[in-house]
Amino acid sequence: EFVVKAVLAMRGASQSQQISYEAVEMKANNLELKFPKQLFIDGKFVNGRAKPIPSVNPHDESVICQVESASVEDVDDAVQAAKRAFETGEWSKISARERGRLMFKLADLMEEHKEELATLESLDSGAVYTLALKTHVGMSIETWRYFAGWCDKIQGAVVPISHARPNRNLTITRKEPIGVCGLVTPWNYPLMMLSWKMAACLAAGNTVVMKPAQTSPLTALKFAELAARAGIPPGVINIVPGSGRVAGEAIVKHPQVRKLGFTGSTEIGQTIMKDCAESNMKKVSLELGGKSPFVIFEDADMQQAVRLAMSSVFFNKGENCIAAGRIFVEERIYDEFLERVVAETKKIAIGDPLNRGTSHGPQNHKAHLDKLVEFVEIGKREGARLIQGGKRLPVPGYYFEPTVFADVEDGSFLATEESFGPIMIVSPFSSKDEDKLIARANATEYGLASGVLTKDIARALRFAEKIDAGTVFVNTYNKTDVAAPFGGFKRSGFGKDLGQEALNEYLRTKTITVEY
Ligand code: TAP
Repeated sequence: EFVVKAVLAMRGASQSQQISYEAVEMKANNLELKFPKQLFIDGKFVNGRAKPIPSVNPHDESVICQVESASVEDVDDAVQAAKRAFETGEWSKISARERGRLMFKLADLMEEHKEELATLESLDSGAVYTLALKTHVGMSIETWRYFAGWCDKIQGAVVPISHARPNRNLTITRKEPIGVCGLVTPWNYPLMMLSWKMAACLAAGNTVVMKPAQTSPLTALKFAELAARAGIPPGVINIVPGSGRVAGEAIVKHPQVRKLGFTGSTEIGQTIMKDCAESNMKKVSLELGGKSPFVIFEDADMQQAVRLAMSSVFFNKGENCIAAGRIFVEERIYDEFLERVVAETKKIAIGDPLNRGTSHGPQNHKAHLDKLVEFVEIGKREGARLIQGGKRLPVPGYYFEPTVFADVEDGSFLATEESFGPIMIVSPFSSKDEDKLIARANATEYGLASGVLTKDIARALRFAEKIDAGTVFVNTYNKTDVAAPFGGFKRSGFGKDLGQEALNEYLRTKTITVEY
C-alpha cells in the first residue's frame, strides 16, 4: 500500500502559485518517488467525479495507486479553465518569446526529474528503464526544447494582391492559435505522446485539455506538477485522466474545444473523426495504427539485417506504432535470416524493466497481453509457421515471449492485422519482380512507416518513391527525430507530429487586407 495521504506544498517558479496534492509516495529504482494521482484543472490538483481507476504495474500485477478519474462535468471544468486562460489569462498576454522561455524552463525541470519520470514510466507502462530514460523521457525533453525554440519564429506573410485602383492594398497573414485544444493519447509511450502533441500545441499559443490512457496516466500527472512548478499559468495545461468512453469522448465532443489531436487505434480514430464533425466541426489530426513493411534485399549485410529486423519489431516490446508489421526477405537469404533471427531472439533478456540488464519488459496491460495470445492462435490456425515463442511466460506479470512467424501468406490475418506486440511476421520475396514486391508491401490499408535495407541506392530510392507510407527508413529503422515530421497515410491517419509541420496542426491562418 503506497498511498500516503500527505499534502505537499511547494512554490511554483512564478512565486505566485501554491501547488498541493495528495501524494503517492513509494520507493523504487533506488529513488523516493512522490507523484500526484488527481486531476489537474486550472492549476490545481482535484479529485474527479467518476470512479477512480487502478493503475497496475505490469511487472508484478500490483496496484500502484487508484487514479482519480474525470467525469463529463470535470472535463467541462477543464475546458472552461482552458478557455479563460486562452482568452483573458496571463498566457494570452505574454509574448511569444516569454512563452518559449516558460517551455524551456519546463524542459529543464523535466531533465532534473528525468530519473523519476523514467522510473514512473517503467513502473506504469512496463518500458525498460534504460529505454524510458533515453526515449520515453529523453525524446520528450528534446521535443519541449525543439518547440520552445519555435515560439517566437511563428510568423505570417505579406501577400502581393491586385490593387483596387486607384487605391492601394496591403494583405498580410497572421498565424494564430486556434483556442482550446483537446489531446487524447495511448499507453505505449505515455509521456512522449503527450509531449509530441502538447509542445507543438502550446508553442502555437493554444491552451489544452489532455487525457492520458487509463492504463498509464502517471507520468502525465507528474508532468502536470512540473508544468505548474515551471510557472505555466493556471488553465493553460489541464490533465484529465479517466476512461476514453467518458473523459475522452467528453473532450472530443465538447463544443468549446476547437481542435483535437489524437494518437491511438484506427477504430477509435474513426469514431473521433465523426464526433469532431458532428459536435462543432473541430479541426482534427489522427495518428493511428500501422502495419509497416520492412524489405530486406539479399545484398544487405546479414548481421545488420538481423539487428535491424529485431529492433524494428521488438523495440519497446512491440508496442510501437511504426513497428515493422511485415518483414519481406529476399529468397536467397531467407533461411539463413530466419535461423539467425531465432538464435538472437532466444538471447533477449526478458525481465524486470527496472533491471539494467533487461532489454524486454512486460506488455502494458492484461487485455493487450490476451490479444497477443489470441493473435498467435489465429496465426497458427491459418497455417503460418511459428518458429519461435508465441506464449505468455509462466511468471507473474504480463510477459510475452518475443515471437517469430515465417512463411506468412499475403492477405492472411497475420499479414494484414496489427499486433502491436513483439511478433515478427516474415515472408520471402523474389527481387526479379520489383513491382510485385512494392504491390505486396503496399497491400495494406495502413500507411504509417516502411523500411528498406539494401546497398543498391537506386533500388532504395525507387522503393522510397513508390511506397505508400508517411515515413521511409533506408538502411536504418525507428530513426525518428523531433525535427522530422511524423505521421501516416491512408488509415494510419493524417496530420503530422514533430518538425515545423506539426505547428500547422495547431494554428489557423487569418488574412488581413487593408486599402489605403
Ligand atoms: P485506443 O484504444 O484507440 O485508445 C487511445 C486513446 O483513446 C486512449 O486514451 C483511450 O482511452 C481513448 N479513447 C478510447 N475510446 C475513445 C472515444 N470513444 N473517444 C475518445 N477517446 C477514446 O488505442 P490504444 O489501444 O490505447 O493504443 C494502441 C493503438 O494506438 C495501436 O493501434 C497503435 O498503432 C496506435 N498508436 C499509433 C501511434 C501513431 S503515432 N500513429 C502511436 C501510438 C499508438 P482509454 O484510456 O479508455 O483506453
